[in-house]
Amino acid sequence: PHSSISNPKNEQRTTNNEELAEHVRQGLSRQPKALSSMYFYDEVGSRLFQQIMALPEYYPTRTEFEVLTRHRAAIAQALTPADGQPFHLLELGAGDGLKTKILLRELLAAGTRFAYAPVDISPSALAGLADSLRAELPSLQVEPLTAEYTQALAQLQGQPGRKAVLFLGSNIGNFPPAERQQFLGALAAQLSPDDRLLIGFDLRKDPRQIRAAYDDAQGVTAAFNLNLLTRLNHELGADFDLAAWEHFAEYDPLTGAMRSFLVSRRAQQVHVAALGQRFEFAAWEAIHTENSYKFTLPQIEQLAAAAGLRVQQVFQDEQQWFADVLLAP
Ligand code: AVI
Repeated sequence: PHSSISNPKNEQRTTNNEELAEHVRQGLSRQPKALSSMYFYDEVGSRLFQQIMALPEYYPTRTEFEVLTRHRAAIAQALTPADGQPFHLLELGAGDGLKTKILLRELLAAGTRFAYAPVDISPSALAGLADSLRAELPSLQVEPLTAEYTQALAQLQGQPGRKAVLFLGSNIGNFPPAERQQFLGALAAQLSPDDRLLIGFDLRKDPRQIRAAYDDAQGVTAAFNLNLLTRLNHELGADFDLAAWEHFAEYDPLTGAMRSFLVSRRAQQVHVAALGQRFEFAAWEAIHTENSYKFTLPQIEQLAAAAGLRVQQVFQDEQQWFADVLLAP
C-alpha cells in the first residue's frame, strides 16, 4: 500500500468567502438573478446530493452505474495506454466515487499501473472517498485534490506522463452551453495524443421523467436547492427567510435544458452583511440556480468535434438513457 492521501491544499481551500460574496453580489444584481450550482456543495449540500443519488426518481446515478458495470472491461481497456505505461487517472467532480470504484476495481484486477487523482470542490466528500478507498482498495495509489474544475485544469497542465480523465455523472450538463464548449476545449488542450477522456452525458428522454428527477416527492432536491440560501445566511450573514422561498424545476424538451430555480413567494428584501447590501425581490421573482442539460448523441459528436476531440466509443445502458463517451485528441 502506498497512498499519499494527505494534501495541504485540502486545508487551504475550504471556503473562500470573498469569492462567494463577489459571486452573490454579481448574481443578485443581474436580471434575471442567478447563482451558480457550484455553491450547492458545502458539507450539508454534499450530503443532500448523496441522498438525491439514492432517490427513486433520480435515475442518472444508477443508470450510469449500469453503464459502467456492463462495459467495465471495455472501458478499463480503453483508458489504459496501449503500451502499458503507468498513467494518472484523474477524475473531475469525483464526489463519493461510488461509480468510479467499478472501474478502479477492474483496473486493479487487470494489474494496471496507475494512480487515482480524484478532484472535487467538496473537502468532506473527498475525505469520505479517500477513507473508503483506503479501506476497500488498500493497494490503490490515491492523490486527492480539493479544487474547482478550472483549478483542476491548471493542475493537469503540470502533470507529466500519460493521463486518462473521467468526468462522469453528467456533471458536464451543469455548464451553460457556451461555458460547456469552452471548458471542453480547455480540457482538450491539456491532452496529449495518447491521453483519453471519458465523459458521462445524461440523454434526452420522457420530459416528465426528467422533470421528476429534479423535483422528487420527498423534497430532497428542494432541500438541496434551498440549502444554498442557508449557506449564504451562514457564510455571508444573509437573512434569507427560508419559509419565503420555494424550489421550482422545469424541463425544456426543445433545448434539453433542465433548470432549477428558487422562487420568492412574496415581495421581500434580503440583507447580505458580508456585502453591506440589500437585494430586492418582487413577488414570484426567481433566482436561476442550476442547469442540468440533457443531450443527444449527434449533439455530443458536435461538441467533441468543436473541441478538437474524436468520439472513439459510446457506452450505454439497455434503455439508452445515459452515455459514457470515450474521447481522444
Ligand atoms: C452533479 N449534477 C450532475 C447533478 C445534476 O443532475 O445536475 C446535480 C443535481 N441537481 C439536482 N439534482 C442533482
